[in-house]
Amino acid sequence: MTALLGILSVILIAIIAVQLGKVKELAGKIRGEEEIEDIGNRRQSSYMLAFLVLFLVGCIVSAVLYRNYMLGYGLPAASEHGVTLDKMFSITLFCTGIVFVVTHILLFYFAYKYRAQKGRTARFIAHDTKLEIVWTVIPAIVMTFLVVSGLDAWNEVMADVGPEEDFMEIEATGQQFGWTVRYPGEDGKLGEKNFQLINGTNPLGVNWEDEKSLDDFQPTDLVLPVNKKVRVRITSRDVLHNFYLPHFRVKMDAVPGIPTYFVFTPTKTTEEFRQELRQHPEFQGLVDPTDPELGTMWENFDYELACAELCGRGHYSMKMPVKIVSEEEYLDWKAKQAPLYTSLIRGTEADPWIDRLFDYEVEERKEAFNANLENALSANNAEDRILELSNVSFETGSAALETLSRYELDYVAEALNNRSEIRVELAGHTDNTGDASVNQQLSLDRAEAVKAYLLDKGVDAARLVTRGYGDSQPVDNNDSAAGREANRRTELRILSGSL
Ligand SMILES: [Cu+2]
Repeated sequence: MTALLGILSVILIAIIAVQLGKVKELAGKIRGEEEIEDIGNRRQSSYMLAFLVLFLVGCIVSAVLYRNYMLGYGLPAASEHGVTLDKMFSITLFCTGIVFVVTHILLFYFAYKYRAQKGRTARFIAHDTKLEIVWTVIPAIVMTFLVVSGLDAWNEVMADVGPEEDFMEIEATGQQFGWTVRYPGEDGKLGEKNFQLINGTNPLGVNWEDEKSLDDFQPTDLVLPVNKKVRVRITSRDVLHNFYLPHFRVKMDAVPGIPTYFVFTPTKTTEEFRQELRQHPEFQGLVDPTDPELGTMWENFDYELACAELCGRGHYSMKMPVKIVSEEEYLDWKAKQAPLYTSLIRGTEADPWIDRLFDYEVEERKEAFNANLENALSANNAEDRILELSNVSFETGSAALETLSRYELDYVAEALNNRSEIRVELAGHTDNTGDASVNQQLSLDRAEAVKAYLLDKGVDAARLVTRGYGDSQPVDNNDSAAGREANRRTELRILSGSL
């Protein structure tokens, strides 16, 4: 038994010795790995320093290199308030730039300096009043400065026009996917709008009964005079859009149902801005390298109105060219714009003024009538002494004068009253539709209706003869509607009197 215990003791001592050796070996291995780790830490922390340098240099170089592509830093604003905004952005960039550089230097330098090292433990700071004061007070002062100067700039930029101020007002309506701009005409005032009036021919819902809307026009380009204060009324027909003129630092939401506005003064004409771009290498390239005739980028530059609200799949196409021109060029351009009312609405079913002529139309017709009358009076052969009263018309199948006929009949009365030597025949004509004897009677009745009107205006009955020609003297073919319309007419035939 004692021998057995002795043998076991020897075996155990041997095992312990082996194990101790293994432990020693393991400990040696571990010490080596720590060293490997230490080498790794040092290497990675120096990468941090390298990254710090590359990153900051990259940021600064790209900011300098691409500054002309960034609004607000490179190319100066083309509007009055834009300069204020740019200044605000620069100050903000200056302050945040310092913080950006300092924090990044600290971040990566600390990652280097406080890397894991043998025997180093983290330092525990429970509280440091001085440090806390520093990192609270300094940002608070800077933030207060930025916020207050920002509010100041906001109030200046967003101020509406004063009651005595000289400005022009236009309207921009956003819809999927395009802008419609509306300018006031001669009166300088935009007509009323109502969404309930919107239909196929009136996409903005303009109220044509409002006389202010009669001279408004809707051009395809946004053209503005330089150095003139513009107030843009901004609305939307469907979803949220955003009225965005990047070069003028103008940006305002177009909200359905909530009218917004923006007041700004363009300070550089398109041509002046092109000359500015000419100074920069970024704008020397050709617009289309395959077609050098098209010219360089600066030559082709145009301001742009865009939509800055993602408003649907055609959002990208929602833009309009903007031209800033001199006052004279603007007036020239404006004079060439036809009011939407005269080109689309006048004389149609949608025209609420169908029963009256506007002053300019009265003037135009009167001038035309008097010129025709002079021609007829100075002519010698009977054929040329016939004057068609093209603006005198009757209700279908009746001798009742249509309302607008009175204007031309007034000129006739005025001319006859001014020249007592003139005697005329009032000749009625019809087309060949219907019975010839009925037409004969109708043409006479119509001539009589004209005579009655003229008598009422003080013309002496002895100077007027009436005659109905029925369909016997057509001036056009009766096969077409236009031809029949030309044949239905009333004529003034000069019997005596000359210039
Ligand atoms: Cu849009």
